[in-house]
Amino acid sequence: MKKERTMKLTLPEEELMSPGHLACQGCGATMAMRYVLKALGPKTIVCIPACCWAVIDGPFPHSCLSVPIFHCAFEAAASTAAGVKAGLEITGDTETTVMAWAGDGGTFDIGIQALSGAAERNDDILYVCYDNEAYMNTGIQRSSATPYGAWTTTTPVKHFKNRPKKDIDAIMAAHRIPYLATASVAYPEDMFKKAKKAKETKGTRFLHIYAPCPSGWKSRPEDTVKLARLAVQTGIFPLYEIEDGERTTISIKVKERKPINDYLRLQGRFRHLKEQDIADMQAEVDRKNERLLKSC
Ligand SMILES: Cc1ncc(C[n+]2csc(CCOP(=O)(O)OP(=O)(O)O)c2C)c(N)n1
Ligand code: SF4
Ligand SMILES: [Mg+2]
Repeated sequence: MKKERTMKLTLPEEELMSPGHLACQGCGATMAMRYVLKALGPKTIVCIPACCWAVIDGPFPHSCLSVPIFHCAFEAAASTAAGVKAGLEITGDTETTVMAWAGDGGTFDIGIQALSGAAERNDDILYVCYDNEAYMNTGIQRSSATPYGAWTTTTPVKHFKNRPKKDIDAIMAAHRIPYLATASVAYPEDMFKKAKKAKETKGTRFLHIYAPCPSGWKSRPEDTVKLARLAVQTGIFPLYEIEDGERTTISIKVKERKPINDYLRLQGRFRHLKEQDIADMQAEVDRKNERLLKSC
């Protein structure tokens, strides 16, 4: 008799996100939500400001999430989440996790004031930034999360972005929040563990999730996971945790980093770069990784 092949699941089977969402093919942000909700469970409320995810979940009354969503103003994800949490506590509900879920534009730029305020007060919220490195929902404009060298519609090829990506993790760590982690859609088990740990920690928790965007990066939808993995393997987006703003632990150790060109060449947004530009970028990535290793 033929033996039936079974695969052991490493993540819980329960789905809090159903098919029928409105994202583009290969959207990394969509995978991120699915994995994080698996870790948080049904007692979760999600606060979403203006971003792709404000569209992805579907038009009211339809939603691809089976947890409540509060759509809020672009700049107010953290303060909205803090308000929802305070309201729940007044009703005696201390269990529900309140998660602000924002893009890089809504976090690095427009929502940073509300986020910094919540972090300084140590409001009891989980803040997740899914980082696709530009304002994608309005047509691929540069944000302060856009990396050096990238094309966007506001940084055209002749004037590609010539400033480095803002180090939001260092900014958040400087607030001495209890828990901060970077995560990637290419490492779901690692992301699940971090989201679970964040759920179980009190105070402000910050997850920074790398979420490739085929439409904005001019990459193939089927390369999303490959790109997210290469970002870690090249050291462009290292995976680590910082507790209380000072204890840094690298969660995915990369023995031998791959050259960043393996990652860049799969994306149209970097196609214009010259050899020297890539060499400069490689040197910056090397420096960043040395600094990270020293801080551990
Ligand atoms: C105050 C305000 N300014 C501008 C907009 C227009 N807007 C809506 S979504 C968006 C882009 C959001 O970018 P990001 O936060 O990176 O999320 P993504 O779209 O990339 O998922 C912008 C500029 C708005 N809704 N509100
Ligand atoms: S534009 Fe990018 S982030 Fe937005 S839904 Fe499409 S793939 Fe996802
Ligand atoms: Mg974005």
